[in-house]
Parts: sequence; structure tokens; C-alpha cells
Amino acid sequence: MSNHNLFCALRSGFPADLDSIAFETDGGLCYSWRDVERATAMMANLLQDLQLEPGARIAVQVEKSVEAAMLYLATLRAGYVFLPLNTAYQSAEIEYFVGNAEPAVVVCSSKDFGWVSPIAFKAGAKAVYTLDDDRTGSLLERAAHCSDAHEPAVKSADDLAAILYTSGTTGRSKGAMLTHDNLLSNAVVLKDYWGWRSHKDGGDVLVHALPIFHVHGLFVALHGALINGSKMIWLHKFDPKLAIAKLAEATVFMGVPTLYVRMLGEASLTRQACSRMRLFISGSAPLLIETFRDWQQRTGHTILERYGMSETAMLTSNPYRADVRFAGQSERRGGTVGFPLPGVGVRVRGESVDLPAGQIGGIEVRGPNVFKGYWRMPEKTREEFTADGWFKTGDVGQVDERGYITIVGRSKDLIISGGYNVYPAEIEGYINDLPGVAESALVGVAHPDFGEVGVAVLTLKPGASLTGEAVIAALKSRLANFKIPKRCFVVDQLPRNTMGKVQKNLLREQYKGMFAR
Ligand code: MCA
Ligand code: AMP
Repeated sequence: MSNHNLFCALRSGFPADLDSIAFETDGGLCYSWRDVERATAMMANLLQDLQLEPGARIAVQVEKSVEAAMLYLATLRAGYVFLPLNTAYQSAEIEYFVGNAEPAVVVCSSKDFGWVSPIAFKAGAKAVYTLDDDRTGSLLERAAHCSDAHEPAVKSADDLAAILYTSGTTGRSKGAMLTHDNLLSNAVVLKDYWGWRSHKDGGDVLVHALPIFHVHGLFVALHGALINGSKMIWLHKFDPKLAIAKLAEATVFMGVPTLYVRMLGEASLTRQACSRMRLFISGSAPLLIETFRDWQQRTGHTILERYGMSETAMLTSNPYRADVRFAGQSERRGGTVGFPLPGVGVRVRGESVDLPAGQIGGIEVRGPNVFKGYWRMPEKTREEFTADGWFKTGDVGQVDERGYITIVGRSKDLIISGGYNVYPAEIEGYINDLPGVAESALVGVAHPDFGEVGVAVLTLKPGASLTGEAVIAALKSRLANFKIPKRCFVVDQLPRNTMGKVQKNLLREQYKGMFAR
């Protein structure tokens, strides 16, 4: 039987010269491909020595570092399931994820060990390690004693590689289960579709500026570079000035729209600064047409926008070169997310029928990239698939005559802020639990930097006196910072329709201009 371990496929893309540079960090460190090979072997041996159950989860909440990326690769190599967690999550959030996923190993920053380890052990973890972004922590200390040779675990295509927590429109977050084949099929398609140049053809160099706990930074960017044996310029945190300076040595950049907006705010962003660049890719949130045009004007480059989800990885993309299936279209059209990727089915549905070009409906997808289901939530999984096997994205869109797909809205109540998802239902739950609050509604409002941000509107119980500022202060101790509403208003009543449902559209309308540029 052949081994479908994703690690093996990624490794097969490494250059023959293992001593060439794989990662160059903003701290001035260089890691060769041989370092990647050896360090992932050592970490994989450490995990394997723990004799964990097949399918054991390795939950990781650490700052971005090359070692953190290697821990992800080592988890694949050892055959376990990687569970990345946003570093902004606080204890109640981590308690939920860890309680739900029951990881066998938890890796956290040393500053968080005091509160993370009791949560981890309570949920049955066998080991809790620390890993910091300065190459210290118990994980590396232990791994240093392990062999640097390791035979990758044999996996089938359908075995789980990662669980990514997402959504929560009703109830709590769901863990999207992604298999080795889900991730590999997507990486292989993107390698070709985006014209990655292997080291044999002069080689691409990627500026990696995104966090590595979501699909964009962990899969799209990292897999793309690894499977092509391309060097990464590894920024531990996005800084627009530094990112622009690094473009001079690079050919590919990937970002959420906020990254492009922030770079446009810098005078150093010029044609000259981008003269070596081959491709700028945007995704995770809608790219405003102004940003698309400003970028074109300032740099001479046309951003390629694509669309994906945690449950599916990448689904559609504007063309890099002419797409033969769509009458040879090669134009990257701002405001659209392009065409379905090869092998991915996309349909726009009305009431049980496929809608023709120009009509707006729910976007449904299928393909080898579509996840296996939600972790321990068979009911939710069933609800999100149609009877004929298509996954309902919750996005609303249309296809034009030329095949370009445009996302026009979402049927799910979701705010995308700076590329991070904020679920109103979750935040409203926290606000409603505060003493004195009667009810609340969180709505997304346009924002020049983050694209969209949450604004909370709430009513009080009789006799209560609470200010919007006090609500925000109270939430800050409980929730990840990006989920905190940017403003909070106390009102006499929330607008409701005749069915008694809060009319969020009226609230969005009322507050829409408050962050105008
Ligand atoms: C930071 N802040 C935010 C956000 N980020 N507020 C709203 N939305 C945000 N995204 C606030 C913090 O709460 C804090 O507020 C203040 O900004 C400074 O925080 P800091 O961490 O220093 O912010 P930053 O470093 O400037 O971060 C902004 C960022 C970051 C670089 C745009 O949000 C980011 O890396 N976003 C990318 C997310 C991403 O990778 N998404 C991909 C998901 P205060 O001071 O009041 O506390 S994958 C996906 O969606 C799918 C599959 C796909 O298609 O890719
Ligand atoms: P997540 O569940 O974090 O993976 O977020 C996925 C959601 O991000 C999708 O369902 C879309 O609503 C949104 N999204 C991703 N890429 C784009 C894009 N290029 N334009 C608009 N929305 C996007």
C-alpha cells in the first residue's frame, strides 16, 4: 500500500540541495531543508515515543516561529492530528476547544503553562509541552534527545491530518476534520494553477506574513512553498514596512485584505519595491475594489483574489494564466473570486435548482478538498450537506456569463474582521451573561482597516446602569481581542420584526458610516 501521509508529499518537493535555505526569519536566522528534515524527525520521534492512540490530537497554541511550523510537520510525520489554536484565545475559549477535542498532547507558550496545563490534564492530555518563539521550551529540550531519523507513519488518504475549529452560528465552534488527501489535493492543484516555479525553474520565494493557526497561513501559504521547495521569508508578525522591504527579495506574497490596505498606507510601496514579484494573492475576506485598483496603480501588479473555507481549503481562484475551461479567460477581475479550481464543483442554488448565470443563490461545493465532517457532530455534518452530497458554504453568490464567481453576501451570521471570523451568536451570549444586560445584537460594520468590525447594541434590565465602555472592558477579560466589539451602544430597545426577530439589517444601516475613512 502506498503511503498517503501529506508530509511525504510535501517532502518530495524539497530541493535536491538540502543545504539550501528553506526559512529565513526576520530575526536573521536561516534554516536549511536539512534542518527541516532533521527537526521534524526529532519532534516526530518525541511524539511517537509517547505511544499515543491512532488519531490522537496534538493541540498547539504558540506564537509563530519556524519551530511551530516544524511541529505541525512533525505531527503529520508521526501520523497524528494537528489542532492549531489562535494565540488570542483566552482560558474559556481554550477550555472549550480542549474539552471538545480531548487532545493527547497540548503545546503552549511557557507564559501560559500555568493555566493551560490544568485544562489540558483535566481533558485527559498525556503531556503538556511549552514552545516559545525564541527556540526555547520543553518541547525542544525533549526533542533534542530524540533521533533525527524517522520513517513517516503510514496513512491512508482518508485519515485525519488536522482539525480546524470554525463557525458557531448556532451553538459552539465546530471542529472541521481535514484528511491528508483533502489537504494534498488542494496543494497539488494550487501548485499548478498559480504557476509555482520550482527550484529547478529559478524558484519562487514566498514572503510568509500570516499567522499559522488558520488555513491561509498554515495550508495555502506553507504547503505552497514546501511542495515547491520554495524558500520562505518568515515574518513572525505582519509589519507593513518590513513586508514591503522583503518584497525586493521575493516573488510571491499572500495576505488578507487588511495586509494590502496597510501596505498601501506606506510610501515605500512602489513599482520598484515590487519589481521582482510575480504574484500577489488575497483571500479570507472580500477585497474591496478600491484596494484592488489602488494596488494596481501603485505597484503595476493585479492582485489575484481567491476564495476558500476552513472546511474546504481553496475553492475558487482568479486565473494566473488563461483558464482553458472558461474560454481562455486570463483576466483577474476585481470584486470576483474567479473560477472553480480544477476538480472542485461549485453551484449556485435556489430552491432545489441550479441557478443560471446572473442569479443570486447559495454557494454549494464538492470535491476532494471538502472535509470529512465536524468532529463528534454527525448531526451538524448532515445539516451542512445536501442530500446529493454538496457542502453548503453559507456564502451567497452568483456566476456571470463568463464563469466568474462573485460572493455577494452570507446566509450565515458571521463578521469577518481583518481575516478573522467573529460569530455574533457567541459574542451576544457573553454580553447577555453580564449582570444588568437584557439582550444584545452584534452587527458587522464597514471599517477602513479591518474591512468589517463588530458593533454591539444592547438593552438593560430595569434599574441596571451599565455603559458601553464597561461592557467592552468586561468582555476583554473573557474573549480573544479580535472578537471584542469596537463600539458598544446601550439603547432602549432593539428593532424587531412582526415575528419578534431582531432586525439586524436596520442596525447595520444605522451604524454603517461610523468608521468612515
Ligand atoms: C487585531 N485586532 C483586530 C484584529 N487583529 N481587531 C479586529 N479584527 C482583527 N483581525 C486588534 C486587537 O484586538 C488589538 O486591539 C489591536 O488590533 C492590535 O492587536 P495586534 O495583535 O497587535 O494586531 P495586528 O498585529 O495589527 O493584527 C492585525 C492583522 C491580524 C495583522 C490584520 O488580524 C492578522 O494577522 N489577520 C490575518 C488573519 C488570517 O490569517 N486569516 C485567515 C483565516 P486592542 O489594542 O484594543 O486590544 S483562513 C480563512 O479565512 C479562509 C480559509 C481563507 O479563505 O483563507
Ligand atoms: P473560515 O471558516 O475561517 O475558513 O472562513 C471562510 C469564509 O471566509 C468563507 O465562507 C467566506 O465567507 C469568507 N471568504 C474567504 N475568502 C473570501 C473572499 N475572497 N471573498 C469573500 N469572502 C471570503
